Amino acid sequence: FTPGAFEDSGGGPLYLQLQRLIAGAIASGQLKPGASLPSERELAAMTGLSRVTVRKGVAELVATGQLVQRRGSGTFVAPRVERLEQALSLLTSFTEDMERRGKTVESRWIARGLHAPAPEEVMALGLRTDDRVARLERVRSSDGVPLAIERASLPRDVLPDPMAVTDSLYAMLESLGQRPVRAVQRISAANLDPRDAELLGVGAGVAGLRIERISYLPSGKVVEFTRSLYRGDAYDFAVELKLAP
Ligand code: 16G
Repeated sequence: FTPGAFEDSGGGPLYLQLQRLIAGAIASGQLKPGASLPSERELAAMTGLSRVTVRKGVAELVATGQLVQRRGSGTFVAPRVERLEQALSLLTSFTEDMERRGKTVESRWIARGLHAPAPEEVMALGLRTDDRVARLERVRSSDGVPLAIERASLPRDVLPDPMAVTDSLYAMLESLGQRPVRAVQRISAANLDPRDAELLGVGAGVAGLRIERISYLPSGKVVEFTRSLYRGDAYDFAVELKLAP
C-alpha cells in the first residue's frame, strides 16, 4: 500500500478502490493466504483514507469471503482451501472420508443433548410427539480448516446417551449395532447466514451447500436425520451416472 497506489486503482468510490487494491494484492500473491491485514487505523494512515472508508472496503471483502475477521485478533487473508471431491454414491461418515484421504478430523461441539422433538424431527424420524430426540451439532474440520456444520437428530432409542459421542457418530452407532446401511440425501444451494458463516470462518453470503441426509437400518427404521451446511468453496460432489433402462 504505497503512496500513489490509488492513482492507478481505476477510480470510483474510495472504498471500492481500496477493495480492488486489497483484492489485487491477494490475487497477485503479495498478500498470502492466512496473512494478517494491518489494523483499520494503520490502513487509514497508510492510504490517507478515513477509517469509515477503510472499514467499508474491508467489510465488503469479508462479505465476499476474501478476508476473514476473527474477533479480538484482527483481519486475515482467507486461508486457501483445497477443494475436495466427494463421491455421492457411498454411505460414509465424515471421519471415514477424511481418514481415507490421510487427513485429520477435528470436531467442535456446539450442542449435544436430549430434547423434545421439533415437528420436522417427528416427521423425519417417525417419532411420537412425547418421544425424545438426541441432537448433535458440530463444526467439522479437517487439517485445521472448518468444512461443514452438521446438525444430527437421532431417536433416543437409537442413541440413548448423546454425551457419549466424542469423535465419530458412525463409529458409535456401529458399536451400538445401529450403523445405517442406506440413506437418502438431498442437496440444495444456500447462502450462509452470518452465524453459520462465522462458524465456518467465511464471509456471510458465501455460497454453501445444504445437505439433508436421512439414513436407515436394514429393518427400514430411520436412524439419523442430519442437516448439514458444507462450504461451497471446498467441495465438489461427484456421482456416476448409468444409462437409463
Ligand atoms: C457425514 C454425514 C452425516 C453423518 C456424519 C457422521 C453428509 C452430508 N453427512 O458427514 O450425516 O452424521 O458423516 O460422521 O455426508 P462421523 O462418524 O465422523 O461423526
